[in-house]
Amino acid sequence: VTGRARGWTVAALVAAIAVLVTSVAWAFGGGMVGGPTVARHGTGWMFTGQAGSSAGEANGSQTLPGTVVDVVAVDMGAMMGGRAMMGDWAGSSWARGHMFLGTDRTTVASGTVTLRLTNDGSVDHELVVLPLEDGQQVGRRVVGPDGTVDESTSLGEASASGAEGEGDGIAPGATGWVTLDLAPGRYELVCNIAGHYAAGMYALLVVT
Ligand SMILES: [Cu+2]
Repeated sequence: VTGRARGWTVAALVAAIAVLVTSVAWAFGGGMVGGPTVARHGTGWMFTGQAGSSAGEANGSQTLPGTVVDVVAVDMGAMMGGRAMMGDWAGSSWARGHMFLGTDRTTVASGTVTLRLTNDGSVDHELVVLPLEDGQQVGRRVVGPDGTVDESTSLGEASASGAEGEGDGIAPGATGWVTLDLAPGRYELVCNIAGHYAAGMYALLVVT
């Protein structure tokens, strides 16, 4: 390889990395106009923007009880250019491995806590609150043949569009919430729609 050829190879590599970085930045920033900004945080994802700005403030006229923890659900359908893409991406193994829940904090004081899920994805999502046992890590639950994890220990869930509590799933663009009295401990927030936990939809919440 001549020196000149090597130079071109390096230039091409640098250009490729630049494109990759730009596209990732787009996916987490500009790709979701008005939506939250998501960043890798420890073993999960954390968003740093306004959760309600893209959700239509379904509960904007209400005062939610307690400390509000904002959670955002994101999947590759939304990240790849909007809800119109879901047909192409939702069923692919690549998309299945690229869904996540982001939280606006990892710790919250015990007592009355409202968990508010904003669905910035392309398919329905939900939020189920499961206690973690000592030493149990998030993302390690056994996924059954039906694609879900055992939620028999659930303390509550947000799965209704524009409403509190249980429903048929929070639709893309909608917000749902659940208010709980949480004792100190470690909790795992999960989306237990078939396949979503395995795809990465879980987040740690520590109650102090
Ligand atoms: Cu989900």
